[in-house]
Amino acid sequence: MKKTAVITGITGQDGSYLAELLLEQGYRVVGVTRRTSTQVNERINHLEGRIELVSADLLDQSSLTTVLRDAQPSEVYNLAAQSFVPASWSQPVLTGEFTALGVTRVLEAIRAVDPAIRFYQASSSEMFGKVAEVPQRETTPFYPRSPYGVAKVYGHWITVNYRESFGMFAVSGILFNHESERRGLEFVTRKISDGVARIKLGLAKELRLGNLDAQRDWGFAGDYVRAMWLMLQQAQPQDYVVATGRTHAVRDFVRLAFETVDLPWEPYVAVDPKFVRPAEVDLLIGDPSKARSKLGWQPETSFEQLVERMVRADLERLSRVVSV
Ligand code: NAP
Ligand code: F7E
Repeated sequence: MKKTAVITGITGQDGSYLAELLLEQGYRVVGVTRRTSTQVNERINHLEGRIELVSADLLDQSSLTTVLRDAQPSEVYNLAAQSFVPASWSQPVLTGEFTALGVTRVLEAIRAVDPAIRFYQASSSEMFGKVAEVPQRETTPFYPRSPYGVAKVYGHWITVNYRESFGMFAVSGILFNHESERRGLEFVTRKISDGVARIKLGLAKELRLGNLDAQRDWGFAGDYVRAMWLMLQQAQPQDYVVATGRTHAVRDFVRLAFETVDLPWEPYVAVDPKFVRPAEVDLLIGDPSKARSKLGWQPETSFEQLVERMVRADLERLSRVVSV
């Protein structure tokens, strides 16, 4: 019989890649969307007819319980969150409701419907924040630097707690930054790839950014959803760091992106204090040894391939717009 998986956050970057992977694996995929006045599910439109969409919200306990009761999944992937770090300073309470308490609501829905359902929580390297060790691994202490990071620490520990309190198969994947051509335009990598493509096509004259010195361990989202799935296929529920083990400054991403279109970056990039954060996470680099040895997971896309892929995708997309 087909396995059923429920994905919260299916309309997001990771939700779309995970849905594709689970369909390939033969799953019935049920995606949770929240009601909006316009339904623009651009990341999953190509999956229409192959996935089922149901309505629920992380703020609403009964909607989550109803979704699980109706879908009867064996796996739940909780990818939904307010995921943009700067927005967590302007909407700290809402971020806590979605990104922290929302996890408890999903866990409570599982407990009420079927405690045997396997649960994946989308935890984040932002929990390491002001890093206590380099590289960061599963045992590195947390020191979050934003309301988002704080909320994710809560989500992580409530997942661990439900595993230990109720014996649930609940795991926390501590994923480092992962990107793609489906990344939201407000995140720095996509902002750069989109900005570079616009400049190349004559649609923009400059790219305004914040801190160019911040270092991130960037991977490709399509590789990372495989690790999520693998975590739920193990005999024992455990937490894993998922990363490439390499770090680069924002400046490196900028330079490579401009190189892709044969332009120097310096004349086009301006630093705008508006994009500098009240507290920064300066350096992230993950140690994916445990994921490699226990899950057999490793990233397949290099940093250089990721940058090129994103710039080329934005060039192609914007060229179509220009030629209309
Ligand atoms: P994303 O593109 O921002 O997607 C977030 C998803 O959450 C969207 O589908 C969004 O729905 C949904 N959502 C937000 N609030 C909701 C609510 N109240 N009820 C129901 N759904 C809600 O994020 P992503 O990059 O795919 O990341 C997926 C998860 O991994 C997030 O939890 C993120 O915090 C975490 N994470 C991401 C990274 C990364 O580098 N991408 C790294 C570590 C952890 P709408 O479309 O309606 O807005
Ligand atoms: O920033 C710097 C910024 O917004 C990366 C989320 O998916 O990954 C993501 O969080 C770095 C930061 O991602 C701009 O200061 C410079 O140091 O792309 P970002 P993030 O904050 O690392 C983690 C793992 C998550 O869990 C989150 O959900 O880039 N930066 N100039 C800029 N950042 C933005 N957004 N815009 C700029 O203009």
